[in-house]
Amino acid sequence: MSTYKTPFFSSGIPLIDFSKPDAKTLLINACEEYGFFKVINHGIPIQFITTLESHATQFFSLPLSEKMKSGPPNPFGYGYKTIGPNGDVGWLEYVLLTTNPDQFTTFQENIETFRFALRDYVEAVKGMACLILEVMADGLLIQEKDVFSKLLMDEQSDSIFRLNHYPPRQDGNGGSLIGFGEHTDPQIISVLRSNNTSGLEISLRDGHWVSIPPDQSSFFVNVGDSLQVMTNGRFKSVKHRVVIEDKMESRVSMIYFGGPPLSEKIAPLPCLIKGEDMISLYKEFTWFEYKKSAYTLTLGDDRLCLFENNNNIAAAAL
Ligand code: GA4
Repeated sequence: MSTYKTPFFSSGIPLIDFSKPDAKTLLINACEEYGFFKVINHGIPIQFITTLESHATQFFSLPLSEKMKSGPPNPFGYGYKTIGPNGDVGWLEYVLLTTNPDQFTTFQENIETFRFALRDYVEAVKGMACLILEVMADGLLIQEKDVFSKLLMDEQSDSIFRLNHYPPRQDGNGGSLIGFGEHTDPQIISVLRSNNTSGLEISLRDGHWVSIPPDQSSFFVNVGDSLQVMTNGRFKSVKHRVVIEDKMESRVSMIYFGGPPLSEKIAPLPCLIKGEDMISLYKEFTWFEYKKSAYTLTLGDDRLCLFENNNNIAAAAL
C-alpha cells in the first residue's frame, strides 16, 4: 500500500487534480482508502453540464401527472419516491436511462434538444470515466491498461444514467430525511455531478458518515462493487447516501454508472492475486448474475457477501 499522503479538502476527502502529475498516486490511494474522490480540472465543457441540468430542472418542474407518463421505471423511466423493486423509498424523484441513445424509448424522446444534451454529457463523462480507469490500471501496474475501461467502451456495455431531483421540504419539522438510502453502487465506476446543494454523504472505513460539500464545477467518483471484486478487494466500493435537511434548496444530481456487458465475467484479476499467500476473495460471476441478485435485495443489503469465497483467511485479509 502506498504511503503517499493524500491532500484533503474540508471534509477530508481526497481531491484529484487532473492537471497535476501526482494524480495517479493520489487516485490509487483514494480508491484504497475511501473508494471515493473529487475530480477537478477534468476538461468536461461546462455547457454540457449546464444544458443538461436546465433540461432536467425543466422536466422535474412538470406536473406529476405529466412526469408519471414516463414511468414507472421498467427498468428505465421516471420514478417517484420508490427506489428499486423491493420497497425502498426516498425523498426524491428521478429518471433512469440507458446510456445508449438508440435505446431512448421511455423518456422525453420527442424533445430532440434534451436527447442531444444527454448524448453530449454522457459521452463526455464516459470518456472521463475511461481515462480514470486507465490511470487506475496503470497505477495498479496492470499491463493491460484498458482492462477496466474496455468494459465501458464495449458496445454491449450495460451502463446506466440517472437524473435525481430532491425537492425542498415543506414539512418544517426540523431533523433530516433520507433522500437516497445507504448503498454501494453495483457497477465498476460511478461519476456524479450535482448542483450546489448539499446532501451527499459517504461512509468511512471506520463506519463514520461524512458529508461531502457540494461543488457544481467538479465531479465525484465512486468505486463500484465490480471494481472492488476485480481488484480483489484492494479498491473499496464506497457506501454512500443522500440526506435531506429541513429548508434545504432543491438538489439535482446526474450520475453515470459505468457497467460491463451483461455476459462479462467478473472476478479478481489474476495479476492482483499473485504472490504466496494471496487468495481470490471472490467467486467469479457474470454481471447479469450480479445484477439479477441485486434486484432481489434492498438498497442497503450487502450484495457482495453472496459472492465472497468462504475462507477464513480471506476474511482476515480484508
Ligand atoms: C444503486 C445504484 C444505481 O442508482 C442503480 C440502483 C438500482 C435502482 O434504482 O433501480 C438499485 C440499486 C442501484 C442497487 C440494488 C437494487 C438496484 C435499486 C435496488 C434496490 C440504478 C443500480 O444500478 O443499482
